[in-house]
Amino acid sequence: YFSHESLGGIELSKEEIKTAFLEKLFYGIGRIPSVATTNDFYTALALTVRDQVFKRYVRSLEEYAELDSRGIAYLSAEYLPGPHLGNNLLNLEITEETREALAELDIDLEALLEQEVEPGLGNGGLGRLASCYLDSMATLGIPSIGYGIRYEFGIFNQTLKEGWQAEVTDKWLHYGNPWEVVRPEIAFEVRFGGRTEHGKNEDGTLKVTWTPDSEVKGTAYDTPILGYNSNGIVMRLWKAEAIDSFDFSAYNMGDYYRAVEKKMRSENITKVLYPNDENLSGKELRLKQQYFFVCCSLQDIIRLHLMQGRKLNTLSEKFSIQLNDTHPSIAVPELMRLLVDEHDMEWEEAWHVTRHTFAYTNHTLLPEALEKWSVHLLGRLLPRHMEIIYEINRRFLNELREKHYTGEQIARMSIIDERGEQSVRMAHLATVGSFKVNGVSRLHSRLLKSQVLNDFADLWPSQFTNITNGVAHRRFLAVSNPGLAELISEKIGKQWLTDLPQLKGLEKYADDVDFRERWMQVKLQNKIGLARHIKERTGVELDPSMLFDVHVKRIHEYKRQHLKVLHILSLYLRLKNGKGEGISPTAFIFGGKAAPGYFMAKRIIKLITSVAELVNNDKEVQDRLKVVFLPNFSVKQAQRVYPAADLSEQISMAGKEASGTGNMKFALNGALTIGTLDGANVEIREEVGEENFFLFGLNTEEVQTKKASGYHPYRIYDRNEELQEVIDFLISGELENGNTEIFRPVHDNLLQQDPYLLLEDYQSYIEKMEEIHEVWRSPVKWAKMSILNVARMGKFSSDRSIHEYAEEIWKVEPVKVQLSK
Ligand code: 26Q
Repeated sequence: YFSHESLGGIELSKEEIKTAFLEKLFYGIGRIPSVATTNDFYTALALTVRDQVFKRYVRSLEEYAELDSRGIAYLSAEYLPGPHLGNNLLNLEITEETREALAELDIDLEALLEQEVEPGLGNGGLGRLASCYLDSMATLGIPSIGYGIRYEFGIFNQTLKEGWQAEVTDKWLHYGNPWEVVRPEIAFEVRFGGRTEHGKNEDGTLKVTWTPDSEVKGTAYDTPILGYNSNGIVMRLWKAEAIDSFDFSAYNMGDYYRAVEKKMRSENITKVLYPNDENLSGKELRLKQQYFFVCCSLQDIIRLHLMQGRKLNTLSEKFSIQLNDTHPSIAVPELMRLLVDEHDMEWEEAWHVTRHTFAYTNHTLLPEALEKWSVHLLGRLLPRHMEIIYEINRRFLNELREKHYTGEQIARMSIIDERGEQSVRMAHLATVGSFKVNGVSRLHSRLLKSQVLNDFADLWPSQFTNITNGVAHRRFLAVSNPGLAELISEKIGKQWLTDLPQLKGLEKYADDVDFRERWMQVKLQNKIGLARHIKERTGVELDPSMLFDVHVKRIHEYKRQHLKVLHILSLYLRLKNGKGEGISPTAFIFGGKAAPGYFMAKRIIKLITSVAELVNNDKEVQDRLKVVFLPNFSVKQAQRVYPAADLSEQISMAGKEASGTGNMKFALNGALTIGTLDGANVEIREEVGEENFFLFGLNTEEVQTKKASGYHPYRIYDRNEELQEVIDFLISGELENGNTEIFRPVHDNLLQQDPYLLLEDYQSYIEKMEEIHEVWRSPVKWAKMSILNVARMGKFSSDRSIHEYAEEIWKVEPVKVQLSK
């Protein structure tokens, strides 16, 4: 995918790093080594690395400006970059030099890496995907900017209190952030509320003026994203502030306090990330956040465009703007407003520009997750946008009428949902306002076309496409699993760092005894490391020789963490009943956050911790089963967990998980997968071979048939003795010393509705797990499968995804980058 040659490292020697580091410690932080804290050392190193990052970044800006090529704006309300230090060291190719330089000062690089607090500016998959994509855009040399929101408080930190999730504020900026730079001169005003006036220009044409009732300012904070062996791109995040006039308009005390209040209200907009995924909140502040960052980003894009001496009607020739889900979809009416109201463009021309500029990525089929905003709320907060949406819709529905669509079809496709309280369907708005719509895995894109957006796909078939997600394999293999990375490079060289399909070269070593042993030795070392970490965090001791069976991701009923729990209980009961012969010693590791308002998800966490408590303290099953819930799953935790996993749990109900990306990170690190035919599992299985993938459960079509024909979970319960025992156990009181009520909601939900078909898939899951335990008892077979999985994961690099976006959607050529020395 690379148009530029790998140009080698920046040739920073160990001595130079040491000198620079000591200077930063002294002049940047005012400390000498003898009194410095770990955080002082971390900051000094971060500042040292940051200099190198900025040196390259400056060059990159010049390069892109000179070339005047097409550019990409990636609009995402969320990013999860993970810790920067380790990744930047890899990208600069100075990890070893740095490690040695610090060692000479008696400082352990690992301890400093451990010190970094990551920016948790996202909920999960969608935010992490955005960060993987920035990494690949930087690495491929695609002129691009990632726009987003600089939340002061990111996703909450999760702690456990008596086994329940408790949320703690994430103060990620507390120790300062060496990776960003504020750009006070890049700031824009954003207006809210008020009313519109429809008047006339001197020449008689229509002129709409919007008189808002409040205004805030958005200021740019830039974080360079380096990319491997590249000069990098920028992630530009907006922070809300009061506009200056408010600060100084006070000359008596009353006004002074009013000014302060106003300032605080303005800053509220970027205060905190909404911790919901796959569920809309309908909250005014969330809509404000979305409009705020979209408005700043579009003004910035237009500024960059005009700065190059270009006309606005050529915007789409020079820019593609990718919408990461509907969260930034208010950009469609906002661009129309900027073009028509502020730059006096004719509606038709403005619409042409708009519809050739945006592309929209859908990440969900869940009806409850499709964004809708009430017309009332949107009209109050953004009155001009509401008018523009109505006008877009009026013209769109007219087109349908001309094509003789029925009233029913028109009501279905309308941007305005007229059933119940009027609301704006953001997915329809984004689809109508974009030139391309893509799903995130082959299955998901097919379902998008045949279900959620089927009317639109029939109307504009060529507008729909698929780009299967990918992951930043440099972060999730090279940085986080150095042992495996080194073993791989020893056999096939380092080319895989920029060309993941090269992993194919490992296939032939699957039959090499010595290689297999070293392969499993690396895994064992990673498991020892994770076990140590888990012991520190939870007090639970895991034997690293156990099968590490891992389920980490946001807690959601559709992801079926509780199916895993049913399995664990079945094993526990078998052991208690003396029927545990086929059970290989297993450590079940869970991790993931629940949305604070999601009752069932929080109860599932409590269920896991209760089962853990029971199992871990039962002498009879000691050494056979262990269960841990690792609190506060994050990118940082993820980087420890994936390399140590033997088995990856990807067990969502078929048709629900748009793609999944954890599934890719596990397999890339040599874990085998047990999974349903959902999301990207389908493609992973296709790549690694069905004999190297543990498949179970209904597929999407079977799920739909089952549901349509009337699903009765009780009948399944009634006919399966072991399942009965497991389900009954939930309300037996044995889990929460005598309390029979605590898990009754879970129990009742499963027996009465079971919307995610746990009982239906239960037996198939249990049987597949038995097969897995059998394979586990044959280390040779397991090791071969593990090696073949990694060797065949080449497709799932985000470099490949971004290459496809560039070719199929953006029509942009990677730029030949000259590395700055
Ligand atoms: C929307 C409105 C109001 C408040 C919050 C939200 C909101 C925020 C985050 C809605 C959804 C999200 C996140 C969704 C998400 O992470 N989706 C995942 O995206 C991944 C990347 O494509 C896929 O791999 C996963 O399958 C999908 O669940």
